[in-house]
Formats: sequence, structure tokens, C-alpha cells
Amino acid sequence: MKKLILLLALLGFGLLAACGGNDDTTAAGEGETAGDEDEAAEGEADGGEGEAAGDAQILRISLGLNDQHPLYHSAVHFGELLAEKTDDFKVEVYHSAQIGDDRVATEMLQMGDLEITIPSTSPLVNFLPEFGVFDLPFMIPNEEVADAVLDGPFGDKMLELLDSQDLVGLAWYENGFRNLTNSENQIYSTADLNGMVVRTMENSIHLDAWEALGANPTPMSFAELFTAMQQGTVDGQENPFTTINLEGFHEVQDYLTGTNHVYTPFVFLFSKPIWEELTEEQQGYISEAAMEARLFNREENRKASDEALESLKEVMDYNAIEGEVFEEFQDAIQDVITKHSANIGEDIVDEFIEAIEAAQ
Ligand code: TK8
Repeated sequence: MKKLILLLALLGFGLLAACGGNDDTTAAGEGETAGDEDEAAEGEADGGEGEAAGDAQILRISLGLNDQHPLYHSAVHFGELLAEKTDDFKVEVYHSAQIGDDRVATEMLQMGDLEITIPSTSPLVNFLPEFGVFDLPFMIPNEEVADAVLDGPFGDKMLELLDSQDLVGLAWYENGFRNLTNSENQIYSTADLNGMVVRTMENSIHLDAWEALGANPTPMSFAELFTAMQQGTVDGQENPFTTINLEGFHEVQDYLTGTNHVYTPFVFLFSKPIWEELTEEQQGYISEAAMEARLFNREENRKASDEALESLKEVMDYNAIEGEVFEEFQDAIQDVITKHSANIGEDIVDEFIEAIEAAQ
């Protein structure tokens, strides 16, 4: 239906342009926009109401994950919510790093070359060391605490820090607790990790943590991960159950270990240079839609996570790290926390710990 409307609009436009004589110059300009929309509709992008509103400003959302993931559904839902508030925008969602991986997309936002991305916080530490607080292992104990910390003053403060990097932080979405997969052997203790090549995000805290656990970590963009596992360049990786399941990592990894070693969020980012061109009213609509879709995102993600673990158990060898072994993992990374606290900022780490304690 959407395509039909678009096609009719284009045909109508073609007729107008054909009859338009000297008016063609203006028409040609508009024709470009219509052409772009057509390309997006034909391509991988999916959007909100898709009424092909002539003058609507296009907001592209770049995602690293595929279109099966709750993050994608949440981005589409954001577009729907925004369309209920205003006709000013048309949201297009690009998944699987078609536009760029987390780092590239974020840099495009800073330059004003892309409107929205929802990356993991972890690659952002390269320009905002404070964000490393979310990478410290074994800090957030459960999702309720994560919600309280992110929804409270601590979460707000972290979003405000993004402003200095030409980014507008609008909301926290969920990636979730990370768990290990590998193609080598079942992990019962840190000894089983010895020398294992584990892909980490591009983040020195994750690198140091896996080294402290005895593995041989290597940083890599998410976009390169599947091929690296397939070709055996890496033995393992860590991500939430939802991602492991929906990205089909079980096709190239046999072992799944419930390590729950860290809760890393996604952050809904808008390009500051583009934001500043919008009216306050438009900014309000976008910000409200991002916040509303976050609730949908949490709910969807938690449902998907439970389903993911159930189906992964059927196709992978699964075990959970618990009790004494869990303590062994925690002890092994204590020095990593100490080492990185100074770089993150002692104040930020203290505030984070206080917010966690207050939420329990
Ligand atoms: C997707 C990434 C991914 C993250 C990672 O763009 O890199 O492992 O967990 O979800 O943000």
C-alpha cells in the first residue's frame, strides 16, 4: 500500500513535471526528494506511517543490529509515535550497519551527516571516557536496578555529557546483560578461558577485563563479528541472549555461558547540528517519542531475551556461571575496576555505585 501511494505520487509528479514547462526547475528539486524516498522504500529501510508527505524532513536511524531485533522494532515504533504527533518528519530505519557501525554512525551525527543512531555506550568511551562507567563488570545486578539508575539523575547526567560531543542524548534503550559464546569448549571456570580469542567491543575496559579473566581478547566492530567467528579469526564473543539468538550466532558457536558480566545500555542519539535547526516544538515531539518508545523497547527486549535463552538452550551447550565460580570471575576483574576508575572519573564511579545502592 505504501509503495502504491508512493508510485502514484511519483506518476502524478511526472505528469506535472511534463506539463510544467519552465516550472521544471522547482519541480526537479522536489523530484529528487521523491526519488530518494522511493529508493529507501524499495531498499531495506522501514518507517513510520509512510504517507509520503511531500515536505516531511527525513530522519534516518542507523542501527548495528538486524531487523529481527527489538531495537529495530523500537526504532520503527518511534517513527509511528512521532507520526502521531506531527507530519513534519518521516522516519527511515536502516539496520545491520548499512549506514555504518556504532562508531561511524556516531561520528556522522557529530558532523551533521546523519540524524539518529542508537549505539552501545561502549564504543563512545573513545571520546567520552565517563561512559566507561557502564563497562565496569559486575556492577548492575538486575534490570530493575538498571532502569532506576538510567531513569534517575545519574542517567540524566550521563545524557547531558553527550552535548559536549555534538550529540543530543534523548533516551536509554536496552541492550542488556552480556553473556559469552565460543566455539572451543564449555566454560566452567576462568581456567577454561585460557588463551581463548574473544572479540570485545572497541573499549579498553572490556579488553582488560577479558585479559584479566585469562582470555586473549581482540577489539572489533560488531559489523565484522559474524564473519570473524565464521572464519575462526575469533573463538568467542559476548553479547546479550537476544542478540546471540536473533543474529544467528549459534550457527557458528557451540557453547553458551551465562556470565551476566556486564549490563551495557543503548543510547538514543540525535545529531546536535541537525537538532539545532529544529524548532523547540519539533525537538519536543522527537524527544517525547524517543522516551515513549523506550518503554516499548524494554518490554520487547525482555520478552525477546527470555525467548532467546529458551531457544538457544536447544541448539547450544549452555551453562551458567554461579556461586563460587561467579565470585572467582568477580575477583579476577577487581584490578580492572581500580585501574579504570581514575580515567572514568572517581566522582562518576562513586555516583554510579551510590545510584545502584539506592535502587536496591
Ligand atoms: C550493535 C552493537 C552491539 C554491541 C556489540 O551496533 O558491539 O557487541 O552489543 O549490539 O551495539
